[in-house]
Amino acid sequence: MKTLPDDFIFGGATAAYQCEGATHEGGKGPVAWDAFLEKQGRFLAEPASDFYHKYPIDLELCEKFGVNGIRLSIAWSRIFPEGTGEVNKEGVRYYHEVLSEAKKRNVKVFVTLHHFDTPKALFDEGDFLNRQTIDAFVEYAKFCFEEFKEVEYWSTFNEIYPIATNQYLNGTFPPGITYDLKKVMTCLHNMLYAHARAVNVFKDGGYKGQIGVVHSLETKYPASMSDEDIHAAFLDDALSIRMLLDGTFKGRYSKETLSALKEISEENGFEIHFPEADFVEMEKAKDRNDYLGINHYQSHFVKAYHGESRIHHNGTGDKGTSAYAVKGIGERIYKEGLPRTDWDWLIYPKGLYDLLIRIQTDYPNYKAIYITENGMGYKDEFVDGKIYDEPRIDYVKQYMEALADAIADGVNVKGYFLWSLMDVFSWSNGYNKRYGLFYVDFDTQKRYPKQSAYWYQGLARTKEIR
Ligand code: BGP
Repeated sequence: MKTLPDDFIFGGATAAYQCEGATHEGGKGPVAWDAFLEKQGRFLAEPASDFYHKYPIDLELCEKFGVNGIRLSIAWSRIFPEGTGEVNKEGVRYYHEVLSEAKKRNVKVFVTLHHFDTPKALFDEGDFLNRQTIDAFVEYAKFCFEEFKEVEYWSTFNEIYPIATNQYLNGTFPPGITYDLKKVMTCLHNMLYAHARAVNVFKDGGYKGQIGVVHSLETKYPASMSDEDIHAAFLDDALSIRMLLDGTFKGRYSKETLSALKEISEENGFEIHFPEADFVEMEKAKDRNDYLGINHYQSHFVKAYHGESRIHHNGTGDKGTSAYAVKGIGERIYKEGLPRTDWDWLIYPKGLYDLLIRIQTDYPNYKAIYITENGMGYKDEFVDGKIYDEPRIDYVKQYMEALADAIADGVNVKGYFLWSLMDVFSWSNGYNKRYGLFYVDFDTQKRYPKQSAYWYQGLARTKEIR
């Protein structure tokens, strides 16, 4: 039987817009999602899990079930309703209260500054394609470092790559733009640069605590050993993993990464240049990341593809409906015999092991790693107050084992945050894709521990993966 270290964090993850609800309460300013979801007409982020009011209950559940860490995000527009300028004191007070309640419950808090929710005023001006948003973000970050001195762990961004691709490649996030790889690359670079600036402000300011970034890293494998497929996997990996890790830990993009970006951009008919001055800032930050947060749910097998871009997002849980082929990169295919969730997410724990070993080898200045999200979206059934979610337990168990193997092989992983602590709103899937340890009845807002919560409690107590 495999085990995890004694001082390991067994956490649960959340994000402001997905759990708080209260989207128009407490002086909160609007975000692009409000109108986007309203127009789409499928679901809203209201009341979500009502964490805005129910946080004492959720933190009490953490303590009771041995969940000794929580990831949460500050909603930028609760602090600066317009993105910049006037501070909303009610928002500031709210997060102080949440942080103090967590302390009371002995739950370590990892705070993300930006989890997909740029204030609307800045979003409408181009979000991170507009360099002014970078300045605004750095100001907001600095305000938070000064104000929330009780925070021990900061993360600048949650998932730069999914932001860029969901906003400008598959269009599932506002502004809903599709197949614009130039915008994807610009957004990726600008956010990596914004991260570096925030890290440098934090370290130059001598603030106490740790700072890092949370990247979504989904391992890529070639669909076959043909040269063409190997190259397609290399291209997909370069844009989704290498560019992010190079930018974060090398302070500039390696020759291989740049050659892949060049090839992708040429195939898509554009040229890309990054300002040289940005790399000065990024190089200054590269050894200052105290940790890397990794969100990892799945891996991909990639095949050569020479057609036009064609993506279908399975946002309903109808298994087998997703399609993903991108011009100049490749096609992510189904691999016979490997299990998938109802949303077509491949269950492949080896992908996590391989990823961790690769980071240890290629980016040896990483210091520490936290798995900041991993978990399984599942259509939980509520039967007489009980939720038997064996498939989720099985999923987490397999990924925990892969993690334990990587730790045994020398990778410094210090904690794990299950996505999600309680059931929350899912950006492009709504409410039938549940991830929580605690089932939320969205009508009554009552919480019910799932079978997985009891399993996780045992794991946190014994550190034994059984
Ligand atoms: C990550 C996000 C989370 C969460 C999770 C599950 O990309 O950081 O916010 O949503 O994925 O994704 P989904 O809700 O699409 O199933």
